[in-house]
Amino acid sequence: MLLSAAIVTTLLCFCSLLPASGQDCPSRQEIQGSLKQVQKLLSAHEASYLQSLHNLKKKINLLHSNAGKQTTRTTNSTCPKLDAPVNGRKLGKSQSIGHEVHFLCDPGYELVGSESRVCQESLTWSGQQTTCRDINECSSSPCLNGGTCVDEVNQFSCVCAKGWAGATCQSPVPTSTAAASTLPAATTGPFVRPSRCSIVQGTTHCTCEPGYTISGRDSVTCTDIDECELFHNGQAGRLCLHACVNTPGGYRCSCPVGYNVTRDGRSCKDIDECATRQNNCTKDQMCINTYGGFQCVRVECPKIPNATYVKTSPMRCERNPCPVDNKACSQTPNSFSYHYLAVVSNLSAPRVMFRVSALRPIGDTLRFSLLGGKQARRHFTVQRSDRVTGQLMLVTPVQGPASLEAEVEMSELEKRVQLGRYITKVTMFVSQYEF
Ligand SMILES: [Ca+2]
Ligand SMILES: [Ca+2]
Repeated sequence: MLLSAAIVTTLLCFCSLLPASGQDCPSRQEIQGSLKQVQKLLSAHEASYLQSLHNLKKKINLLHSNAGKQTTRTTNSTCPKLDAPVNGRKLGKSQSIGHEVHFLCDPGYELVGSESRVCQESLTWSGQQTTCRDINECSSSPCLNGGTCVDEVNQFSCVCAKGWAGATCQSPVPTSTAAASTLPAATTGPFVRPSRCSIVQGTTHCTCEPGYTISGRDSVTCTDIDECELFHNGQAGRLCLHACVNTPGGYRCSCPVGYNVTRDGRSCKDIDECATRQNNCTKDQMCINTYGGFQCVRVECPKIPNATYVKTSPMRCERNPCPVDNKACSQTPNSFSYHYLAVVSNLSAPRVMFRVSALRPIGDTLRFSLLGGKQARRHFTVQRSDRVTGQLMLVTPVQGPASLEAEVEMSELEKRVQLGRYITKVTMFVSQYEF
């Protein structure tokens, strides 16, 4: 349009200047023809300009729409999240275009699908879905001699055909008695188990069930551990306080007759036959529970010259009243009491075993003394513990099984004249064992 205006202005100036130059002005027809030509020129320019404008608008629109698409892509330019495969791992977290993630499988599994995947322009991942598949250790047919392979995670086990043993059923089981007798006893029976083997990086590793160990004779055969032998003289103490019994895959403690194994499985506890009616004592006998057994006792009153006794309780005899002026009778013991003690062998000494007291002492003096033979004097002594009490002391340990008797005499005196004598008979049952 600027160009067209310039042309028109030039034409008008040209005409206005003509008279001054003294030349003739063009005719009216000539001017009209010129104006028509200028008009044509202007129309052509206008058309060209409009076309350019149209093209320019188109370009601007295209740019605008492209700019819009670019913005949309920027806000949503990640691929969908990929999970790690079951029994495997995913390396790399970025989900942006152009980024890669990698996959690994746990030992014992093999990778199926793509090991690496890339987030593409189309916002999808390249390659195939990745999974981890359990490697079939049985595929190489590791079980020999007709054994059946059982595939497990990262390992296999063989179920051997009859007559074969070992991790891969490689060892023949001796069938004839002659052959079996030439092998150690522990190579057959429940004390031998097949090991479980796995192949890690081409090397076979075999393990045993608890209580078994790989035997030196065959690296793939598990042999029971003899815990009783292994810990026989252990510093931490013996496994069992009495006897240890080795079992396939373990051990147990056993106790002698009359004892049960304690709850902790190591020690032994006496069975109370008297409380559990596991005794054969008759009605007129008393059952005394002892460590490792029991005793049936019957208290019989002593037969002493010049005096007669009567039972006043199951454990006590008292002298019948003496005739007047019968001095021999009045010097015999007024009463006999009976007591039974159960103790374990080798009980530490000295220790108090029994106490005798006068409930209502008469007279001015109480005297306590030990009666009985050599055996009693070797193990016991009697001491006064207070004014009215004497105690029977064990002075040396007693090795069981044994039963010891001791008699404690308590005398009452008044001005050195004896008023009464009271005998307490103590019987001590010592067990064979120290528990
Ligand atoms: Ca064992
Ligand atoms: Ca008992």
